[in-house]
Amino acid sequence: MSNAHAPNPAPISSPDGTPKVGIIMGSQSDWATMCETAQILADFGVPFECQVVSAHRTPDRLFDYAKSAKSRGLAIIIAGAGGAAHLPGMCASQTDLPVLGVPVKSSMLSGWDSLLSIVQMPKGVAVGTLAIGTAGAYNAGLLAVQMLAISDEKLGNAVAEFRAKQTQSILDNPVPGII
Ligand code: RP5
Repeated sequence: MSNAHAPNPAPISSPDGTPKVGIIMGSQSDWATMCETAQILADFGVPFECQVVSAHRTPDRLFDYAKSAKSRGLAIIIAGAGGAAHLPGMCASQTDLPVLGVPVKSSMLSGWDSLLSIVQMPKGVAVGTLAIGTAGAYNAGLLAVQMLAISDEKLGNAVAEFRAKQTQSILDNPVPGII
């Protein structure tokens, strides 16, 4: 029997409170990329949840997830997918929360397919598209932190500290090849 209409299992949540950021991905195989998003959110202490939600393999789960996201307390959704990566756009079509899309690096076309299918949203439904692969996944989390920091002074201070440390680490190591 198909499980396409099975109730959504509870997403995996970070331990630090009601999730503010929802991380979804099209396949278990995307976790190697999307764990970067989870890591940076955890580093900043932002509560998040993670779940595999596929636009084409589990469309009902996607619609349930996106439609219930706001009422469950989420503020931002980060969606990672590869290949014909319609997950972020379809998710954005079902919620008015901001959706950030991460193009996962595919094996056949190195993520160009993922990038183009996420970035080229037609006018009227917005998806903020990040870089291909782990840098994009990390930056999606960082961008979510910065968005939340607009109305959270403590988080804003943490972002400022993060940026200052990053700058200092470059100033402290001016010689190429020495880490
Ligand atoms: C997409 O297909 C997923 O986002 C993943 O990047 C890609 C390949 O999925 P698997 O075949 O590894 O499950 O839906």
